[in-house]
Amino acid sequence: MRFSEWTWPSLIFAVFAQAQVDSSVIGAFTGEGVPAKGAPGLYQAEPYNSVRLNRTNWIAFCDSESTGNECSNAIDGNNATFWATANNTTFPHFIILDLGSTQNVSGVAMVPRRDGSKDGWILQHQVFTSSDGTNWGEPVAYGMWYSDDSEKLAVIEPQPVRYIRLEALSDATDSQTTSIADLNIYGAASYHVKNPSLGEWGPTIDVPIVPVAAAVEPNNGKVLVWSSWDKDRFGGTPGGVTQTSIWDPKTSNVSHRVVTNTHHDMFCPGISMDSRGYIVVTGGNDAERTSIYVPFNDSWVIGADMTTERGYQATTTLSDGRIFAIGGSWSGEVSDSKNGEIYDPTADEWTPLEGALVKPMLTNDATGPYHADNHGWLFAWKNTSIFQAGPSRAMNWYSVEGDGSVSPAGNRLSDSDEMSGNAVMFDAAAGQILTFGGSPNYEDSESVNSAALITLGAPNSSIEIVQAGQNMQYSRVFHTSVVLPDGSVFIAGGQRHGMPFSEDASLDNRFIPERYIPRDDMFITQQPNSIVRVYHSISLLLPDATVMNGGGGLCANCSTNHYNLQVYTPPYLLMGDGSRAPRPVIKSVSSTKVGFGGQIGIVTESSVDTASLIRYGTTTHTVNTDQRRIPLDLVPVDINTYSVNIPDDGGIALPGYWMLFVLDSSGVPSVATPIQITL
Ligand SMILES: *[C@@H]1O[C@H](CO)[C@@H](O)[C@H](O)[C@H]1NC(C)=O
Ligand SMILES: *[C@@H]1O[C@H](CO)[C@@H](O)[C@H](O)[C@H]1NC(C)=O
Ligand SMILES: *[C@@H]1O[C@H](CO)[C@@H](O)[C@H](O)[C@H]1NC(C)=O
Ligand SMILES: *[C@@H]1O[C@H](CO)[C@@H](O)[C@H](O)[C@H]1NC(C)=O
Ligand SMILES: *[C@@H]1O[C@H](CO)[C@@H](O)[C@H](O)[C@H]1NC(C)=O
Ligand SMILES: *[C@@H]1O[C@H](CO)[C@@H](O)[C@H](O)[C@H]1NC(C)=O
Ligand SMILES: *[C@@H]1O[C@H](CO)[C@@H](O)[C@H](O)[C@H]1NC(C)=O
Ligand SMILES: *[C@@H]1O[C@H](CO)[C@@H](O)[C@H](O)[C@H]1NC(C)=O
Ligand SMILES: *[C@@H]1O[C@H](CO)[C@@H](O)[C@H](O)[C@H]1NC(C)=O
Ligand SMILES: *[C@@H]1O[C@H](CO)[C@@H](O)[C@H](O)[C@H]1NC(C)=O
Ligand SMILES: [Cu+2]
Repeated sequence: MRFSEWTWPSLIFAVFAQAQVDSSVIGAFTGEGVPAKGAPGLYQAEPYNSVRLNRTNWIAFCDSESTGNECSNAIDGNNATFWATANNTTFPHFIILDLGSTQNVSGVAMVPRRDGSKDGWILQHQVFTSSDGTNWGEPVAYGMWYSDDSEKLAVIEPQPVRYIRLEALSDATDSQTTSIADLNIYGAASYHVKNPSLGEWGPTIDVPIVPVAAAVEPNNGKVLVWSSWDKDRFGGTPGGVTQTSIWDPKTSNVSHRVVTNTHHDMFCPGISMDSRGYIVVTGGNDAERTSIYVPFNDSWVIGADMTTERGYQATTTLSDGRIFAIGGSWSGEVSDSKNGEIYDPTADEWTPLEGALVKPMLTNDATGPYHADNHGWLFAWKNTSIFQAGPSRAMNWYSVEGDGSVSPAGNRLSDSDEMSGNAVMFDAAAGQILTFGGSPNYEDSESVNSAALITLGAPNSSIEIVQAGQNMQYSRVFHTSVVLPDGSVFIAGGQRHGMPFSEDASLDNRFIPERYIPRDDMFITQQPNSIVRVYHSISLLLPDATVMNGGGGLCANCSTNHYNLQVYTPPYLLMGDGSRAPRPVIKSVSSTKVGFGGQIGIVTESSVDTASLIRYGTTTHTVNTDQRRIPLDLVPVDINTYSVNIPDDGGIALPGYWMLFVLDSSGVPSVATPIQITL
């Protein structure tokens, strides 16, 4: 039922909130720079620079109510009373709030009923906003809340609105009812005026866990995320358990699953997608374990244990389909000799590579090897070689032949060590890698804005390296990045001074993203967002050419847990007026499987200009060794019919799943078609 269909006299369930002493109003705006904060008992980051609005003059409308559990109970400031829908109604249930005036709404806080019953606890939900109570548009937030009685948040990009509608789509006991003990709305001091030429942020996707690790499923574009044994904490350990969630961008469904069958707490792991599209997760809290997610049947299977215990190691899939792992003193023994090992997915077997020494890639971290061998920037390259571009200032070539070996590749210009910085192979055909940001130490360390462009030649040969543009506009650490179909690199979040689990304003959390444009060798700024994304945040490119940016936290009773993801739509998908640009469409491809050096025929709906392949990404802790991009030459064959050649070298065209995009003459990309490059 639309709000406009209600008439004032028939608003049976419309209620004016009682005048009240509202203890949850936490104060007046104190201006820019107020960090997100957790209310007592609310172990998650509240909307940035926001306060809970005074509810005195609100009006609430509910779709139904039961006697004794009236709609008004949802906004009476009393957690002991609650609104409940009538028993004989069905989903969707909703509550609409009229705030009485336009506010820069930045979020919704919902306390579930606390009378011992779970009936009506909202799990699946959607949040809509409106300036007139009639036009609601697309949801500004949606997803699933964890099933417990703690306060739940839906944080949104601040926007001036007067009406909010919270819609419930499912409940904890499948009672088909909805109940709310208390509902608050956050207002921000300011909002970011839309500017389509810089891209757009939103919607927010609420997930029931703090998403610290993620992968895009190659067969269906769903996003798999996970935390640790608990939704918001790690360590202290039962072990053996991982909380996961899957978001389906196509249906907006978010689900929750606790994975126990692989006996693996997959916090702080290495992640690599293998040639079959399976997601191989190694080490972390259960430091020798391997768990493999098979997206094709949505199941987790046990892999062989690694030969060395590791956490915060890096792994990468090689040109021959095997997976190389190195480093990882965060778990197991702390040592300067967590040398390489290699996994053969076909044999399900790990083999140590004692000659692939970790020592040459250690940073000079203040904590010693514990953090010095973490989060390597590994790039699989020709002839099963691996180029290690950082985070150590020293770069190296690794070989997996025989017992393995390592040879130096020089220093990254005059850079410092750049722990928790980023490195992206944005043009694999040309061997080009962009590196940017990071800090000399893992903790309590000032970040850099240094950016370098590396060009790889033959394995073991010297590389070319130059500064990229004028470096980033902002120094950052704990930022995340993705390569876009047009070859530019989108960079989000991070902070000036790196401090795990802190979002204090003095650390200068970065809200302004940047994009590196290779053609112009320039970093340009993009539309700012309002959710802090620092330590433990993630970004991945989605098959619809938007970016998912999310997570941060996982620090138990702290105020920096972010139970959400946010979509960034790059400017290439937007018209000047903010509407969606018409997109080219891939009607068909001659084959979705192709070998090295093979050819693919592409039929499009209209003429297109360029094409690219981007490998499906996996990520945690600023590392994504799976993503890389290959620009493709489109050879016209017929009207709207083209062919492309896949590079013949598996070191460039790594085996596994790639997103095939075509772009029109304005640079607007299609939705991707998945292509498997086979061994
Ligand atoms: C909320 O607004 C009412 C009416 O304007 C006012 O009387 C009350 O003091 C306000 N409450 C707080 C906590 O500011
Ligand atoms: C509604 O359902 C609840 C439990 O689900 C039950 O306790 C209550 O009696 C029902 N009310 C009516 C009017 O049927
Ligand atoms: C629910 O049941 C009550 C009592 O039978 C009835 O009066 C009411 O109309 C029903 N409500 C709906 C929404 O069906
Ligand atoms: C209601 O519960 C929330 C979340 O646990 C808490 O922050 C708030 O103080 C409680 N409100 C009252 C009036 O006790
Ligand atoms: C909303 O934000 C704008 C600036 O972005 C500010 O001028 C305005 O006062 C804010 N509105 C409220 C009600 O705080
Ligand atoms: C959402 O996904 C879960 C897990 O795959 C599934 O069980 C559930 O039925 C889905 N819900 C909807 C509404 O599709
Ligand atoms: C899913 O597929 C994998 C790989 O083929 C297989 O090992 C596993 O048993 C399958 N799981 C289920 C539940 O079918
Ligand atoms: C590297 O790979 C190329 C192409 O597969 C091959 O021709 C060449 O012999 C290899 N070189 C070495 C040193 O293995
Ligand atoms: C690189 O050097 C190592 C160590 O000397 C050697 O084992 C390996 O074969 C070389 N790789 C290539 C592709 O030439
Ligand atoms: C964290 O909060 C939970 C729930 O409020 C409480 O049970 C637990 O003791 C707290 N843990 C710590 C370490 O403070
Ligand atoms: Cu961590």
